[in-house]
Amino acid sequence: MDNKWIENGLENLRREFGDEKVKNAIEAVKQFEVEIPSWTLGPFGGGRFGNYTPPGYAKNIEQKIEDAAFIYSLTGANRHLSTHILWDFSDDGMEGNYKIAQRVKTLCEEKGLKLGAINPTYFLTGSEQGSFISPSKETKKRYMEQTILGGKIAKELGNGILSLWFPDGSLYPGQIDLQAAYTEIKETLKKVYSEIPSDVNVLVEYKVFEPGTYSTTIPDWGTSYLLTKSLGNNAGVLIDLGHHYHITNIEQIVSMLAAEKMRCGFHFNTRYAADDDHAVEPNQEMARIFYELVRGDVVIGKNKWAYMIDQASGRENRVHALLHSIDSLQLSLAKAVIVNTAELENLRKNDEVILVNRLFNNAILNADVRPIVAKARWEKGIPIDPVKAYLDSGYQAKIEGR
Ligand code: PSV
Ligand code: MN
Repeated sequence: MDNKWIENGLENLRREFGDEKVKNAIEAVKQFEVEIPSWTLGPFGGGRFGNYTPPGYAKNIEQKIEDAAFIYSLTGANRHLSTHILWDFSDDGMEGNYKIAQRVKTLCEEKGLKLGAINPTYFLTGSEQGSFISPSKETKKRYMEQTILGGKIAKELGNGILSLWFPDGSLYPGQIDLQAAYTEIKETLKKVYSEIPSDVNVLVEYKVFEPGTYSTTIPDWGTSYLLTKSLGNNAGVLIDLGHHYHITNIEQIVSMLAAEKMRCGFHFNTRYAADDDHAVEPNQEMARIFYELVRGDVVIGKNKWAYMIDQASGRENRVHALLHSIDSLQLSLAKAVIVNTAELENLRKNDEVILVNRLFNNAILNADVRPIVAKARWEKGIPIDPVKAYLDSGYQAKIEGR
C-alpha cells in the first residue's frame, strides 16, 4: 500500500462513483468514532480451551487503558472506552463505586482517552433469578441503585451514554409469569429513569436468548422500542448484531429506528452460530447495515448514534482483533457512502428490480474501498495500515511480558 496504489485506487473509484461520493466517504471514515469495551481487553471470554486466554491480555484497568490508548494511536477512531460498572468500578463485584470511576476517568485522560458508555452490570453474583425481575427485594434494589449510579457517572464523568443489558428471563415454559416479568421490568425501568439526569441517553439492549433459553424479558427490538418509548425522549434501542435469530434483517431494524428519529446505539461484532462475539468482518451484511445508518444520517454529526465494538476474542490476540474490527467497520462505512443513490432512485422509478440490486452491490459488494480508508488515515496522519503498524511495532511482544 503506497501512495501510488492509493491514488490509482481513488481514481478508479471516482470514475465509477463520482468525486463527491469518494470525498464524502473519506470524510466519513475520518470522522467515524467507535468505542471499545474495557472488558474485551481483559480475561473476559476465557474459560474455554482449558482456560486459554490470548497472550498479552490486560490484567487490570491500567493495562486495559494502555491497550486502548495504543489502539487509538493507530486508528484515531476509539477515543472513548466503554466500561462495565461491576468489572471496572467496584471493590467487591456487588456494588459500583463513584470514586473508582473518577480514578478510571483520570487514568483514561492521562492516556488521551475519555470514558465512554457506562454499562451497569446485572449478571454477576446474585442474578440467577434475574435483576430487575428478581423476586429478591435486596437484589433488585441493588441493581436499581447501580443503574442510578451509572446515570450519574455517565453524566458527570462519561459521555452521557448509559447502556443497559438485562439477563432476565427463564429456562423453562411456566418457570416465570411472562406478563408479570414484562410489567416488572417496565415499571422498574420507569422508576430508575426518573432518577437519571434527563440528558443522559439511556440505551436498552435486547437479546433473543442467553442466559434465558426459553425466554428473555427483552427479546427483540420491538420490546426495547416499547420500553424506551414509555421512558422518554432520551431513551433508545441498543442493537447488538449477535442478539437476533438467524436471517433477521438487521439493517431493516436500523432503518425503522432511524426513520423514527430515535437516539439509538449499535454493538458491532460478527456471528456465525449465535452470539459468537467474533471480531467484525467487512462482509455484505455489515455494509448494508452501514448503508441504513448513513441513509438515516446517524453515523457522524449531531444526530449520531452510540457505537461500540462488543466482541470477545477467545483465541485471537485482543489488540490485533480490535484493530481488525475497526478496519472492517471503516471499510463497511466507505462502501455504504459511495452507493450511487441518485442512479438508485432512477432505477427504482423504472422498476428495474435486478439493475437496482446490481448497482447497490457495485458499492456494497464489489468495490475495493481500501484506498478510501487508507487516504482517510493518511490525511489524519496515522498509519495507513494499522494492523501492519501493530505487527511491526513490537507492542504484542511488549504486552506479553507484562
Ligand atoms: C450481552 O451479551 C452483551 O451484548 C451486553 O452488551 C453486555 O454488556 C456485553 O455483552 C458484555 O457481557
Ligand atoms: Mn452488546
